[in-house]
Amino acid sequence: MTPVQSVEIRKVRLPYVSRFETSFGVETVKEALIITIKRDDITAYGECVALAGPWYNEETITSAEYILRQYLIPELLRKKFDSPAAFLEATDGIRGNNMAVATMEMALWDLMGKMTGKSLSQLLGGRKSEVEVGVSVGIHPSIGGLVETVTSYVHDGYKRVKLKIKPGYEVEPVRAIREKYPEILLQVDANSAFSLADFPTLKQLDNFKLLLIEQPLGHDDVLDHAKLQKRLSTPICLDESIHTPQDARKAIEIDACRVINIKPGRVRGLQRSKEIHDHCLERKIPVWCGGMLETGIGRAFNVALASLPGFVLPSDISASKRYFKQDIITKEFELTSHGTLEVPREPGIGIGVDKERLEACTITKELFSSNQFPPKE
Ligand code: OSB
Ligand code: MG
Repeated sequence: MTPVQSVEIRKVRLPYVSRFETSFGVETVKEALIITIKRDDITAYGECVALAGPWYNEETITSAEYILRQYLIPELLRKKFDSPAAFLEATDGIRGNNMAVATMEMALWDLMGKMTGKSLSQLLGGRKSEVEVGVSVGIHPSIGGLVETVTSYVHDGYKRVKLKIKPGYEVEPVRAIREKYPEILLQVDANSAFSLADFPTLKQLDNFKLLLIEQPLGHDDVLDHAKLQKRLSTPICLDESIHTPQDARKAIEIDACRVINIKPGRVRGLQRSKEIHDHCLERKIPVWCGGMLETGIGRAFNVALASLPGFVLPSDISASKRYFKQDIITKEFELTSHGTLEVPREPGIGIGVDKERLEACTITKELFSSNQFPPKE
């Protein structure tokens, strides 16, 4: 599959159409790394989903850029790899830094798809031609404003809504949305903002027919989630706590969660995402694909992943215009009339990158070519 001739790494910046507040902070602009791999006449892409600061997990775009330049790009340019799995194995010695590794691993899946003429969905074993999606709604300064925002998303056609919550902003927003939309699929995400001492508040959320409550407790605390799950009827879904297939297996074994959110960046890429998916399917644990407010490039990978059969809950993959005035892809993702996104069928990620638009969003870029990295022996 490789060698490849070059890897380009660029930092892009796209303002969001609206601010996105979570329990850990406010995002107003997407900053991402986009990598471009060239092999003969094929161009493959990858997107690093780390945020600008280490608030969701320990990585940042700057830390990921360092790992890419220092380790991943030289490794790729110096050696031959038959598959994304082979690259994953060769870089197994890099502890953590999953989002950095995933950037390259996923670009290699795009490359493999484009080399074999298969779509990512086909390569991964996807069965669906459309995926059910929802929208993740940030914390709002007022409940009235929140209701307005949710209403406009419902009018856009979203069938599932996720509300971000934090201590002091949980029962009231959920009650307000439930009152206005008694039947909508509704879930919440705390991004680790609570502790077991908040049990009485969290217990009240059992009254609102929520699909799930996502990562209420510590990012590194699976055990307390198990204690909490025993006392809640709403299923707990883990996000931040799951970095590997082993994490998923152990969390399920101790009943710390009844649902898992798979974000390919968080778990080192698509290979591991598929392993977690397969394990969950076997154990009848529903999964869905989480999002990191990606550009259209990252979104294309998520849509392909969500086409696997175990993704039975709507994913956090919204239409391009929910995030950006203009995306960096040639055909933006649009919501269908029944609240789904279509899975691209073309080879690899199956979408074109709008080169002019990409250039316009670029802050810095650098090219690494294989002749700078002769094979070591
Ligand atoms: O916890 O799911 C999360 C965005 C940034 C960091 C963490 C999360 C999120 C989202 C966004 O909820 C979902 C999306 O991309 O639409
Ligand atoms: Mg989450």
